[in-house]
Amino acid sequence: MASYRIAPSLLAADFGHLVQEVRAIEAEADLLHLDVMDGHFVPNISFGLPVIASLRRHTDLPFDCHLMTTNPDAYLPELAAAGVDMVTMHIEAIPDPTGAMKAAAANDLGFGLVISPPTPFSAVAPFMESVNMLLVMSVNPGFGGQSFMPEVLPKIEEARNWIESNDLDADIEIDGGLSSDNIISAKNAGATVFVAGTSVFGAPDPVEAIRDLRRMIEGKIWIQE
Ligand code: S6P
Ligand code: MG
Repeated sequence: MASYRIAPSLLAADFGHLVQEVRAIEAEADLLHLDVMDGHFVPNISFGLPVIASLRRHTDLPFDCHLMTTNPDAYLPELAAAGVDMVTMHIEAIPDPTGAMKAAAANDLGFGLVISPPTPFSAVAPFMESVNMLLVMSVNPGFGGQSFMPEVLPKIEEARNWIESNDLDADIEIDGGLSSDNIISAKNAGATVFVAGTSVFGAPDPVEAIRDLRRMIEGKIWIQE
């Protein structure tokens, strides 16, 4: 069976109790998804280096840092020093990511590219052999709590076919509006890493919410579509 990972998104956590929120889910989560927004690439500001560095002291979860910033390659050494494990950058922000990929590698950071809903897979296809992950956004970036856009699923299928036909091993991550209502469609399209913000941290029991998502991905819950 393919290896699937669930990445709760901190954006939906209670920022007044971040350590408790992360500790509550860390045994069930595979990654912690960190959305860095600069108020320029997207019309919102979230959190940055000091918050990430502080959290690093309280959890061993790998940090998956989604950079929604205009110059996503500007702070790679600082992100590495803050304890980030991998970064993902929007191709819309950095159309030629070649230098950024090298800089990420020099800083021991995993590297992924992101495509927003209007961006075709062809924008990242030339770089797929050099990335660890492709993140396909299933909402327009900027805000948590939006509705899942099923129209991005064919792009995931296209990326999965590309990865397999070129014998690559990049993960496909999906982010935005994921819940028990749509996670199976994302898995069936070819996603292997599932970001979930509101459906985890907004749930009455976030641990149980992750377990439910995992049971669905692993085919242990049958639901009527
Ligand atoms: C996009 C958004 C995502 C986050 C988000 C997902 O605007 O910021 O990149 O990862 O936390 O949250 P939700 O509530 O859609 O699962
Ligand atoms: Mg994100």
